[in-house]
Amino acid sequence: MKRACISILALMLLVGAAAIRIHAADDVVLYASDFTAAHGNWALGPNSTAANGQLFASTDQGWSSVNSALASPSDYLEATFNANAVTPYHVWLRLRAGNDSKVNDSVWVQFSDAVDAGGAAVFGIGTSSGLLVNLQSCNGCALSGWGWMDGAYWVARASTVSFTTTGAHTVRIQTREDGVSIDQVVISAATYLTNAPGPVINDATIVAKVPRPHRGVAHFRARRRHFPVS
Ligand SMILES: [Ca+2]
Repeated sequence: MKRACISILALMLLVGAAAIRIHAADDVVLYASDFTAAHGNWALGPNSTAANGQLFASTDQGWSSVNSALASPSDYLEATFNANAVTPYHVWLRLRAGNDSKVNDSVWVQFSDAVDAGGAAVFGIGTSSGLLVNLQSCNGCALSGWGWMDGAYWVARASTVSFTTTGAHTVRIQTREDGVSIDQVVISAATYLTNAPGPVINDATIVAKVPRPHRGVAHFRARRRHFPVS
């Protein structure tokens, strides 16, 4: 408990003006630095508005793969995470579009072993199936800075995925439209199963890596905290 408090306080100091959100132990929180495999047009770099001060950015070179994910992409990130079997998870990404442009605002998300509610494999690495995450939230909606998104406004789909085994899984994020940046992925079975961690534009939400303590501990309940700009 003491170590958790110290870690949360350290994160607060790091992110300054950001709104810190706490999550439950069943939620997965990945920062840019957790993506240990980066290929092609993706670069890890410092950014004062990003979680733990780092983001992965792709350079806008006018490249896209808008119709489908690629089975063998050149430009992608990968991270591993632990998740429980037969548990619905809602996948949220915090993205930022280069120049707040809709041609720089989307990725495909794939998994090593995700399944839908019926147990059928979905969004598999090595296939052309992917979860399309597009930051612009409607046709004509403005893009502005960071925002949380879980899909694309023109694609109807289930809001969750599950995994057939408990343990380690891999998430791959591949470019759909270059020029996009990413700093957080939240794969939530609890706190963000329904609602996003933050807004879709002008977001300053950092989801803490340290899970919420057990009930009865009053200090760090799952609620939004604001810290003044110094
Ligand atoms: Ca682009």
